[in-house]
Amino acid sequence: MAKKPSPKMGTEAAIDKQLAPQPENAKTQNLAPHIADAAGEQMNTNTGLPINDDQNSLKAGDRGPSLLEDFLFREKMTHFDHERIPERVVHARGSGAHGIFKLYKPLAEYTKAAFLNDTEVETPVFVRFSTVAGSRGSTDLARDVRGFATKFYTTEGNFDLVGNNMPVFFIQDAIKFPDLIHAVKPEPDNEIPQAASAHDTFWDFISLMPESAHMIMWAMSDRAIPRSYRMMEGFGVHTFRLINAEGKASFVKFHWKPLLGVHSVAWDEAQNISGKDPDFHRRDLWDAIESGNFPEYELGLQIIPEEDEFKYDFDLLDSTKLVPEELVPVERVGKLTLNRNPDNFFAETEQIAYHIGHVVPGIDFTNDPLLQGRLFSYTDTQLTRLGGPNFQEIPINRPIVPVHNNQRDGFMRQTINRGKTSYNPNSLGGNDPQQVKESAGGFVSYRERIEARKERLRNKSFFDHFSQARLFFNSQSDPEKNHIVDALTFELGKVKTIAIRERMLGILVQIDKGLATQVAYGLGLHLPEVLPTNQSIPADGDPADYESIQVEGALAKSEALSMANTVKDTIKSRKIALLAADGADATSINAVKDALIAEGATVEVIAPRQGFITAMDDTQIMVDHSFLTAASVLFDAVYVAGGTNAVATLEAEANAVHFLNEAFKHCKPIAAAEDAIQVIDATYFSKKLPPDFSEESVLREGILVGKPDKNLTAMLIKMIAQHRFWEREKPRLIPA
Ligand code: HDE
Repeated sequence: MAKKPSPKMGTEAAIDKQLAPQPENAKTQNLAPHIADAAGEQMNTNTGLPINDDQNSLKAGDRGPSLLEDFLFREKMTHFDHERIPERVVHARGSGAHGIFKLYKPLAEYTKAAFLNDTEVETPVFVRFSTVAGSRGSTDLARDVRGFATKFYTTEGNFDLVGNNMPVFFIQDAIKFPDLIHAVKPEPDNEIPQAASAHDTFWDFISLMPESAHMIMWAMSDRAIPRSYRMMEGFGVHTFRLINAEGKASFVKFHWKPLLGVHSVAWDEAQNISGKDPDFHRRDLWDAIESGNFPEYELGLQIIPEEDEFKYDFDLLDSTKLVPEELVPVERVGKLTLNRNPDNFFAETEQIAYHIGHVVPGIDFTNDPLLQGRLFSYTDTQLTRLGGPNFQEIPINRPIVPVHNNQRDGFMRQTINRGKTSYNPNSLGGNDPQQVKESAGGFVSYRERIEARKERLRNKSFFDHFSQARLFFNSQSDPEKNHIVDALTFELGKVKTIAIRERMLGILVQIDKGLATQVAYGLGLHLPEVLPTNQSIPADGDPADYESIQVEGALAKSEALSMANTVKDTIKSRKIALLAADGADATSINAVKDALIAEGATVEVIAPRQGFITAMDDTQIMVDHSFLTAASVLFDAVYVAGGTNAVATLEAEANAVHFLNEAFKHCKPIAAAEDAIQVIDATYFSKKLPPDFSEESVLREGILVGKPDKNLTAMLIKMIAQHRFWEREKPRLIPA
């Protein structure tokens, strides 16, 4: 194995490496031979020739034309000309991280997968988070589904769990995927809008596809604008199979549960962040890992015995349905920790190739028609994206076990296969590589009995399009419901074709009349009298045969579906803005700062200008940002420091007052030292201060003014852990 490059002390690279220790595991060892570090090295060409002049091309005379002979120039420019590869057709915008997965308890009862049986093993993983619709350079904060793809480098080969942050999908059958994506991508004539579903073609398609109703509720909810990749759930979406050593199968739904809880931003905030810091989620993930705040998620399983396949009022093979946690609890079986940033974005995050078909013995598929189609698409797409069939040899894609088979040649082949035989059976090579018996770990597909006619049909059990959409809506808290109304009104308000808006109202009515009425009001339309008929039917289909069915007695509410019920007991890795100016009270600043940092939060001082501020006691406090480079939307909470002169400056500083107003509008916790009350008085929300600063009113309103002592910091910590004070929006007095 190649020696691990050791950066020279004192170089920037060395400092980086000291900040981010590299955890050792089978995958880091597997990547090591491919890592290059130029620290302290000489420059040479791709053939190893030392380069003397990288500044001037070879010319005929010092003012003459460049010479074709200049192979140094040609090599450099040719490589540059070919640096780009096609972006992913979906999920183009993404960010990745390395980590490990550790199991809590062996799952032999359900699966023989080695990494789900050994609690001692730390399985290396690479996770890539993504948005779906936007291109590679688009904003992280688009209203969109988020991808949550995990590659487990197990001792039995790679297992890819290629999921999303929503547990259902828009369509039931993979054959509709190109239509869905064509509809949501920028419109083909003018390539507008980028990374947004708020346009005619998307809603045209959705309004004609009643099966998308449930997913639309999720996509219009705050789940589509996460606060952080570290604060969102992940779902395998489809029902998969686990198989144990006796060959017994169970159905399974995969979940990722973030230990920091599930949190989102406000829509207006998301739009602002898209301008102020379009890399917000990428930066957040990177910074969290660099600072040792490793993102953590628990792997959850909903296990359904095979005998229960037909027990539910929805079909387990229908990806527009979830299995409510009330019916099948999620068992947490292990923990994923993301603990290392990639060394190189392109080599790792861009070139990683996930495929839902990368499974290990003990994990298998079901006949979900969406899953089945995906099994084709993922390898197929890599052939174009990564330029040929050898993409599995790219370091980030290689398994940690050696690969031996008879696949050969093709563009960019890396492996030098010895021997004469590349076929099986063979006698010249001793019939190697050998097939593996099932008992020794060879993969055998689940022996499902199938007796059927070839048909382009969907079972009637897939036809209840609205019950779970309603379940989702009913399970939301009032602020969450309001956000769905607002999101739909916004999105449909951007649709130019009135008939599409009306048809969507016809879909919404079938989910919830109150919801539809509010959206109709916002659009200035009436609810339609005639409901739209399902038009996603075959040419010879009779619409009557494709009517949505309504199941009786469907579950009315599920607590797990509302983010209001998520974890709210930590401020770990939250970002708090501390507003200050010359003359600030250093003692109280330090006390508040230290208390928040002790709880794992980050505090950044924001002042009228960068550099240092001189505090009341003449000490110097370092400024992290001026109001020009910071914005409230990039923080979770704000604290205004005291000190007579500082307060007078901040009160007169329009940017400081705006900062507070915006934080209020986005329902964030706001606190101030008691002598900074005049800064709060300068805001438009000063009239809405809580009647008193008792714990009850503070935790209701999210605003606190008080002596900067232990009580204040203790309360501020509780406020930040609450995340947002959505109740503030109730009177609908907050300007958009
Ligand atoms: Fe994907 N999807 N998808 N998808 N998907 C891709 O594969 C596809 C679906 C998901 O970070 C592509 O390598 C079809 C559901 C993620 O690299 C492509 C269908 C879910 C990622 C593709 C679906 C996903 C992809 C594009 C309908 C959640 C990003 C680039 C049958 C369970 C992975 C690539 C990464 C990427 C096809 C539906 C998740 C074209 C045909 C449902 C997280 O192969």
